[in-house]
Amino acid sequence: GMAEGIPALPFPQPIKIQEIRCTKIFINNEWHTSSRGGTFPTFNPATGVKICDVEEADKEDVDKAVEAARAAAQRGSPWRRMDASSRGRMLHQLADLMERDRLLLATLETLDTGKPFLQSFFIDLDGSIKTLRYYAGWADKIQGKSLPVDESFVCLTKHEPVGVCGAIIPWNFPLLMLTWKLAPALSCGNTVVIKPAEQTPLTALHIGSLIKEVGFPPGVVNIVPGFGPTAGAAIASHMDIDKVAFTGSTEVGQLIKEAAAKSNLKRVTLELGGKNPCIVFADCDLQMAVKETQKGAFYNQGQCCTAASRVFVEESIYEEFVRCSVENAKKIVIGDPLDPQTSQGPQIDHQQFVKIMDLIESGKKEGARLEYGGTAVGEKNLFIQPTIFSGVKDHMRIAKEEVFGPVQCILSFKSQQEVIERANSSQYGLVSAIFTTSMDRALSVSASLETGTVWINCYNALHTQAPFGGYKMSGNGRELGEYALAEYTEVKAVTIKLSETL
Ligand code: TXE
Repeated sequence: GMAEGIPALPFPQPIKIQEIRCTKIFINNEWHTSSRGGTFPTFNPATGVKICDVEEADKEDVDKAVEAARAAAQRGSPWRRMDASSRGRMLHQLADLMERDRLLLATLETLDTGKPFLQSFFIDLDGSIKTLRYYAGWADKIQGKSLPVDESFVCLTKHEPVGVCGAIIPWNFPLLMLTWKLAPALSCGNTVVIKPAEQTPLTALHIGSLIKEVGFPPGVVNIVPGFGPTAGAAIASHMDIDKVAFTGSTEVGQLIKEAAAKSNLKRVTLELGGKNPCIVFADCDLQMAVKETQKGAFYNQGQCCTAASRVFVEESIYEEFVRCSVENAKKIVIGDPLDPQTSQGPQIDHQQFVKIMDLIESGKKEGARLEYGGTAVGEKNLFIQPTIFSGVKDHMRIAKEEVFGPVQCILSFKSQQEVIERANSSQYGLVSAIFTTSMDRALSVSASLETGTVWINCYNALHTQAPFGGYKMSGNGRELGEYALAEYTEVKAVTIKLSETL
C-alpha cells in the first residue's frame, strides 16, 4: 500500500538541486509572471532557509487560468476530440516522466515539506505514479448504460466530463493530493486549475513542466501558486469553474462550500479533518497493534488527516500497551529529512508548531499523563518530540481537536458497546481501525463505525483502487477508486421514443 514500509538497501539518494527551474504561474502550457507583480517565498522547514521565490497568483491570474481551461474544455477542442484511449496514454506518459524525475521530485518534496526523503521517494512518489497509471487505465472504460425504461422508449446514459475543475491542495502531501485530483479529472476528460498550498508549491510546478513535455493540449492543466484567501477563494467562488475538489481544514472546507453555493453552485468534494479512533481489543497481536497505531499517530510528523489520534485500548492490556508504545517511540530518529536514517522531520511552519505545542500544553493541564516527549527539540526550529499521553479522557482538547502533530493519545475502555459509542461521538468520520484476532468481531464492529474507511489489523493502508473520504464533517464525496469517477463526470440520460415496437 501507499504507506507500507521502505524497501531494504541500497537507498536512493536525494539529488543536489542547483537551481529551482519552475517558479512561475503555469497557464496554457506557458510560464507567466504574477498579474499584480507579487511573489512569495517558500522555505525549507528543516532549516528555516528560503528555497526560492515563487510568482504569486491572485484573482486575475486565476481568471486567466480559468479562461484557458474553459477554452480547452470547449466542444470541438483538441482535448474534447481526443480519443479516450489517447487520453489514457497521455496519463501513462505523465507517469513515465514522474518515474524519470522521481529523485528530483522526491528531493523537492522533502525540501519543501520537511518529510523524510525515503518517505517522499517510496510513499508519496509511489502513490502518485500508481494513481496516474490507475486512472490512465480507466480513461476508455468510463461508460454508460442502456436502461430498461417503461413503455416504448430506449434510454442510454453517457458519462461526460464536468468541465473546468478547480483543485485546492494542502501542504502535507503536496504531490499525492494533487495527483488524487488531477488523475481522475483528466481521465474523465476535464480540464483543471490547481492551486498548491502556499507552503509547498514546488512539486506542483514541476508537474507543470511535465504536462507540457507530455504534450497535453494548452489549457488542459493550469497551476496557480498562491494563498488561500486570494487565489483559493477566487477558485471557490468562480462563476466559470464547474467543480472544485479540496483537501484541507474543516473550516476552509465550509468556506469553500459556501462560496460554491453563493456563486454558481459548482460541485464540491471535500476531504477534511479527522479525529480517528483505533480500537485495540485485548485479543489482538499486541506488538503489531502497538507498531501500527503508532505509525498511524506519528507518520508524516502527525500531519495526516488519517492520523491515529484516539487510541482506545481494552483495560486488561492498557498498561502493557502504553509501556510498549513508549518503547517503540524511542526508536524514532528525529533529524535532517535528507538523511536516510531520519524517520521524523520538522513540522511544516511556525503556525502549525504553535498550535501543536498549545495542544500538548492543554493535555498536561487537563490532567493527561505525559508518558514520552512533550517538548520541542532545540530552541528555534520546528521539530517536536514524538509525544505520548496516557489517561486521556474524552472531554480533553487533545481527545477532541485535530492536533496535526506527533501526539499519540491513549484512552482505555471496558466494553465493546461503550467503545463504539465513544469512537463515534465525534463531528469527524474519516477513518478508524480495529485490532483483534477475531474476524467476527472485527466485521461487526466495523459495521457500527461511522467512518469512510475502517482498517482491520493495519493502518494507513491506502490503495489507489479503494475509495477514500469521510462521513460527517470529514468531508463530502470520495477520492480514488472507481468511485472518484462519479465526482468528475456528469451523467446524461438520452431517451429515444421508438415509433415501432416489435
Ligand atoms: O489549512 P487550510 P492550514 C488541518 C490541520 C491543520 C489545519 C490548518 O488540522 O492544523 O487544517 O492548516 C487553501 N479559500 N489540515 O491552515 O487553510 C490553502 O491555501 C480557498 C488538514 O494549512 O485549510 C491551502 O491550499 N482556499 C488537512 C489549502 O486551502 C483556501 C491538510 C489548505 O489549507 C482558503 C492541511 C480559502 N478561504 C490542514 N484558505 C487534511 N485534510 O489532510 C486557505 N485555503
